[in-house]
Amino acid sequence: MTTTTAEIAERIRDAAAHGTRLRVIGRGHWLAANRPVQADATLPLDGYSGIVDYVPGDFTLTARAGTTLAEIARAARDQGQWLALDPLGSDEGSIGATVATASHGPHATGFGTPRDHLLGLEFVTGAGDVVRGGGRVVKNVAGFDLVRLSTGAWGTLGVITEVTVRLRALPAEQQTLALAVDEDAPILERLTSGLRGLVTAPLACELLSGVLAARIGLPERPVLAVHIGGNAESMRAQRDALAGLEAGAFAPADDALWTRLRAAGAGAAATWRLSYRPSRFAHTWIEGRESIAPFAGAWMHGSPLRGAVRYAVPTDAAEPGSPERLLRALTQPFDGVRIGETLPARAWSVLPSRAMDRLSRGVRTAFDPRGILNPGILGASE
Ligand SMILES: Cc1cc2nc3c(=O)[nH]c(=O)nc-3n(C[C@H](O)[C@H](O)[C@@H](O)COP(=O)(O)OP(=O)(O)OC[C@H]3O[C@@H](n4cnc5c(N)ncnc54)[C@H](O)[C@@H]3O)c2cc1C
Repeated sequence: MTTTTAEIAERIRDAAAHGTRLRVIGRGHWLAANRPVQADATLPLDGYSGIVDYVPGDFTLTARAGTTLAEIARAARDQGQWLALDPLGSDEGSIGATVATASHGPHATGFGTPRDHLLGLEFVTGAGDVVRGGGRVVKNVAGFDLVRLSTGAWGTLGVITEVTVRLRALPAEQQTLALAVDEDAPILERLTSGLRGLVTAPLACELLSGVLAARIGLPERPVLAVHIGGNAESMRAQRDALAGLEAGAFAPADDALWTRLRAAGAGAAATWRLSYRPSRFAHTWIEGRESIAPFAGAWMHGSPLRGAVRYAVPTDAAEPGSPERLLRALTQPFDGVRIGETLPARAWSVLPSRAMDRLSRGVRTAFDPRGILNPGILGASE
């Protein structure tokens, strides 16, 4: 079991010297994304865990990469704080992988993606050098770009060994509300522009298709789920503002809905997401509904305030012919950003990858000259 950063660095230097390609593993939950990694050996980090430093007064916490989000949540909760990062999947994933994959979930609406929570990190490059970016305190922004560079690099620039994150105060009160929604373009348009006009944005706000609503225990019809938080006065103002949207009556819903939503993608044959201007949300929702209609049991959810929609095709919809339809759905013309999350192995090659552009290759070569870290993970031709 690896117990120090120096040991990880030594292991990587040794691999670089021998040209041994390494697959980096956090807690191993998400390797099932089927990304085409060509590795000779694994570098597991689950044993490299634990909170190194926690300064509640500064709202900062430093943890080793293999620490689970659940462990961080427990420590923060004891101090009335939380890490407002809820990546898809579960809290049994590691903080290192969450940063490496830039994974986020419904609360990105209120708090942003991992790079917005990250104050600093330590990582070991593919040459075995230990590098630190950012800091352990909020004011220190030196090296910020290094921090951003590593976020979402899927372990191709370095192995993240330690992460410093910004925590938030737990809201004094919080509530989840749900509204049954009509999937009619003008109605959706009015609702989403009303949401964008709210003075206080919700902590989370997701539109769920009827199929997904039923999967997570709600009546089978499209629903807008909203999570609000704050003091009593702010909560009252937020409820009034939502009621003023004239979209119908919001009803109290179960807070565990967010956990079930995060877990809903497990075992899907394919999940992908499209991002574009939030003002186009209603339009893209309606279009997306048509593109997944041929897949039995397919579902979608999206954030009207972030402008991202995520689609999933369940394994049991993968009847003969589906892969071709899936590839067509993935490759149809689209002017936003398309991200594959889990795809059948052969489908990865149809999605555009930035891994081969000159800038990306230059950065990769600077950090991992022999290309030994997670080779292939960002695209087959990498
Ligand atoms: C769209 C989407 C959907 C997801 N759905 C699920 C889901 O259904 N179930 C689930 O469990 N998780 C899911 N995840 C992943 C999850 O959100 C987080 O990324 C994290 O919780 C996984 O933790 P892990 O330790 O198990 O990761 P792992 O599976 O161990 O690793 C994930 C990736 O991160 C790299 N990595 C891990 N640790 C490091 C490190 N320290 N430094 C550099 N690279 C590293 C690995 O090489 C691997 O490519 C999803 C992520 C995304 C983006």
